[in-house]
Amino acid sequence: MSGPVPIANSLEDIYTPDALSTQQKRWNNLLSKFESTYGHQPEFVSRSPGRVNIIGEHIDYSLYSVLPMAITADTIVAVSTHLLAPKEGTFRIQIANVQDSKFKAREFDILYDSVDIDSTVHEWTNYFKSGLRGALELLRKKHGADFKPKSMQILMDGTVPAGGGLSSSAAFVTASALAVMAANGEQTVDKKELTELAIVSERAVGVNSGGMDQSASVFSERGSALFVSFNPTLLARPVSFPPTSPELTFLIAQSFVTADKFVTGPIHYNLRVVECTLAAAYLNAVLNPPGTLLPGDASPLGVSLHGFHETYFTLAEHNNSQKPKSVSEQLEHLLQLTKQTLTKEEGYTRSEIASVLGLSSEDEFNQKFTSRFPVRAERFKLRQRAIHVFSEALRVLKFMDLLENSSPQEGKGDEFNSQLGALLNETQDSCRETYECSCEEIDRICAIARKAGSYGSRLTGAGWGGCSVHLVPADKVDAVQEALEKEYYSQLELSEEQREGAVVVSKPGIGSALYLGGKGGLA
Ligand code: NG1
Repeated sequence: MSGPVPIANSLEDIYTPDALSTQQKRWNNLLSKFESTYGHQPEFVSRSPGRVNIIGEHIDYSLYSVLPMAITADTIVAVSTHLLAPKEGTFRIQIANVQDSKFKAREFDILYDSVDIDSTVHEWTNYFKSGLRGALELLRKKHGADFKPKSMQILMDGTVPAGGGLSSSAAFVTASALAVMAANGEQTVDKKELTELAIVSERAVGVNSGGMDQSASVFSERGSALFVSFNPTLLARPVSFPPTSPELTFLIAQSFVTADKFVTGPIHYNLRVVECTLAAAYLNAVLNPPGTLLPGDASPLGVSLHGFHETYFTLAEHNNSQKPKSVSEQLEHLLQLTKQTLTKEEGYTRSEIASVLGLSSEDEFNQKFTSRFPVRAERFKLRQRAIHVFSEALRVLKFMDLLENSSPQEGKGDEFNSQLGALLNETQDSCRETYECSCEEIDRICAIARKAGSYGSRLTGAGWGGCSVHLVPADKVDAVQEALEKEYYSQLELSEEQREGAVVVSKPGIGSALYLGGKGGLA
């Protein structure tokens, strides 16, 4: 389902009818604010949405498939190129945000071939710059090394809550990269190229991210979830939920615990990426023949649990040992092997891992695994992380099997939905107990929602706060919302705006688009 990013001629091409009037006001505000800031209208607007992940948590960076969907909340970036470069060999970026008191306007003069990003500072425009850097690399590949980027004036507006687990960063980076491509004359932007460049460039901001968010943000289609696989190459295809009675809805509930991946990376997100990579290297060293190298791949540190999985069974096949036939059987087998091999519940020290991997010193260990982004840990919980990854990959396959190979009969909708929900609940258990990426507030929200009628409830996105997703029968949505209000939100001090956005019922939305404002353009 690759192909070019769609060109929208009206907001109806982007939003569902229920969202149109709010979005119309918001877009009008963006366009008029652009004019008051820069003195003329923008030439176009690029747009990319946030996403909610239905199932497949913390396994994209181990290159296992995931099932997210795009939501209505998004980043919109209005652009004009009516700006002169300050001097030969440079281009100028003027960038502002609709929320200008929170996100200060900036101006940068940039050399043609070097976009500097200081990932040690937490600065909102870094996300734009990382999209810019990735897009310029692609443009240079297409047009040659002496390609001259256009100067740009930009106004951005984002409605995906930052640190809320709905991937505001991927929405911003992909919308920015798309804006840079279009500003430089590329109105036909390939979805796969855009996604791949956004995955790599977002890592420049300081997080070892996987590729789920950018894929969901770019590829999603209205009315469908998106099955994304990363190996051997990035593939995304829409998947629909069979109609059931009662109808199934996706409810997204904020915890209002802000989980900032950038700030907590060394003990949370980036540490998990390192632990999974170490688990792959350790299992390879112990279970594969001496000297076996893991294949290099597109995961953040270049080798992954998926790479170990493939190597292990390929070698087993060559040695004529019995290879489990289906991927599900292979994952079951790997779960058993992990439990037998990685026995230390308390985790492994650097020197224990270094000696199994045959590394000469802890320095070599640090150089190989923790120099890209710093992590803080005495012990690495390889057993728990590998168990989560293999079991979660298996749950995604079971969920897909239910969606694609069963047609719930009349009167059986409730049973079918309960099976889907049970898998979500298992994911939450694994995230809480084994991957340790939940938090007390999310656990509480899930318990309240289940009691009020949700089939399945769990954290969505990186976790440690942020958002939760709930599969709720349409006739129980009000009950779940009321219970959350009474038992959770009423105990927090929330602004009017936060209260309104605390729980949303979301329909799967469309991915990235370029808006040219009808035949005459915006101007
Ligand atoms: P969030 O923090 O929700 O955007 C992050 C990663 C994903 C994935 C999930 C966990 C980034 C940009 N996104 O999502 O790739 O690994 O955590 O499943 O880092």
